[in-house]
Amino acid sequence: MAHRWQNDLTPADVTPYAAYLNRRQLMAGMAGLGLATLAGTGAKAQPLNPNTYEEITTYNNFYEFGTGKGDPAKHAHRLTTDNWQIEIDGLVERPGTYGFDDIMAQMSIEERIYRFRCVEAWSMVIPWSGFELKDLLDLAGVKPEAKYVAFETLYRPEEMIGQKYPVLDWPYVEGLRLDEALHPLTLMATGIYGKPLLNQNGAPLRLVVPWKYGFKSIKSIVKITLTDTQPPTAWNEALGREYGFYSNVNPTVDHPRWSQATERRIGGGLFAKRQDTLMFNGYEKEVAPLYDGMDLRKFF
Ligand SMILES: Nc1nc2c(c(=O)[nH]1)N[C@H]1C(S)=C(S)[C@@H](COP(=O)(O)O)O[C@H]1N2
Ligand SMILES: [Mo]
Repeated sequence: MAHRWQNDLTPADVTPYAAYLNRRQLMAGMAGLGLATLAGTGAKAQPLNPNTYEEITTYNNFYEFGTGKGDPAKHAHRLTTDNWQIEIDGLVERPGTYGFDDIMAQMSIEERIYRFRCVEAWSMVIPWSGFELKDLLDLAGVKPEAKYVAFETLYRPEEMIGQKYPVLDWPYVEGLRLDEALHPLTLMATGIYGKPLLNQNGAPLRLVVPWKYGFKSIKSIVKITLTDTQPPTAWNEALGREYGFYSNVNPTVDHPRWSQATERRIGGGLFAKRQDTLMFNGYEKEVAPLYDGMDLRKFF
């Protein structure tokens, strides 16, 4: 796939999975010498190395498995993802049920190192693998009348134990404007560090929209619907005053209960300074034109 954007995080910034295991041993050794804090300082300049595999797969938000950061890693093994199907319907030429394996056979998988910024003001850098959402939508053929894309997560309370509690109005739903969905940065992720997604990260496939707050990146998708009206989204339905439809990372528009100007990089160490949050999470050059003329305070 040709992309029209320039990543400032290069493959050289990735900690290979094997090297990361060595680094952990190294850090354990340094801790023994009382030098561990050195590894957590000096992290103010961008770009940063991706987070470790362990951080990415044990510190999660996936309320279908509980609301604690460690709950998804604890409970997501119950989810069965074999013979996964994705229904694509609405304003498309070829509506129907698409098998995950069939989709994968038709996609070219690439690695994307993206910043990931949760609305709760923590962040990571994650080496995803996957394909552009546009390529999946092309399989189904978007009709000219379509203006939005709606997404839905699996609803299976027997396996997703958090769905037994009315924390959100299940199933989790999300949405994008069509031009956001077709943007070359918008990824359907199927892996991390070149390994298939673990359940806690949204196996077998989840959305990644790197310039928006993390909750837009809906996990374990079973349904995609092209619509001509703005679809409802789970967090907007739950707390509309706090979570808007757009949810673009914006350090100048605070959450009603906390500042969005800075963020805590997971794994930065006990003494790491918070770092400045970047407009559109550092993807301003690529995505700002999508919002030309829009009041980003109103459309938060
Ligand atoms: N279905 C579903 N998708 C979800 C969530 C969720 O609770 N359920 N949490 C969101 C939030 S708030 C964040 S920050 C990211 C976390 O992704 P990660 O655990 O892979 O880092 O997933 C998003 N996608
Ligand atoms: Mo989040």
